[in-house]
Amino acid sequence: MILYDYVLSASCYKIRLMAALLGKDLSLRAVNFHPAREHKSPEMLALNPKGTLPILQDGDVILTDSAEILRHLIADTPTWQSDDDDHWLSFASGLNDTLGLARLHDILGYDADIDVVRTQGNLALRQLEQRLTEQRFDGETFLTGSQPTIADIACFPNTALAPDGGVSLDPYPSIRLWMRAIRSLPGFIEMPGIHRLHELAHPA
Ligand SMILES: N[C@@H](CCC(=O)N[C@@H](CS)C(=O)NCC(=O)O)C(=O)O
Repeated sequence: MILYDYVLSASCYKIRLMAALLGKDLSLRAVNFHPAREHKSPEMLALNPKGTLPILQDGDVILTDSAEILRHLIADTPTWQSDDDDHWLSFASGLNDTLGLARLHDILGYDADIDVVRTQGNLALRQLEQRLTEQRFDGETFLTGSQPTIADIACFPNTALAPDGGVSLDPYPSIRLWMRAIRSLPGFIEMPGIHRLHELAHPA
């Protein structure tokens, strides 16, 4: 499987992280998203006329949306699926349109009505916080239960990177606990701006 990838993209990281947690190999093809805008080149537009990343090529199959790609990766792994996947994948897309856009505005100079997207991002984070607080009261760590699913992996990157777009996570303690749980998962991989939870080793 080839992932057309940009290292700073939250949406590409979703795919790298999911594959790593599943132990699946991805062949990464680095796309010069910034500053060269290679994702808009004729070669890339032939693969994905929308001109977006990520793109996954698996044999003859080409997928151009992170939700579709996540579903494809876990198609034969029921433990990563949940009954609420549709809801949370759509919610994750909303996070990308708000928190993700605020981040692209701040770090790459994208045009955005920044106060509006930050406000909308905070509204989404409040919903996420409420859900995760309810889950904690029920003794559940993740969005759909005691084990992580694609719901968590889809929502995690843009949430964790929210401060890069000027949206603080300070008001959201349940979100911060949930992110720590994800950052501790076996097989977790990092991206710039998101590090794994480093445990201090006890002296022997
Ligand atoms: N719906 C897409 C959106 C992904 C997305 O927002 N990709 C950004 C990079 S993080 C992109 O390619 N934007 C095109 C551009 O900025 O020109 C998905 O989730 O796969």
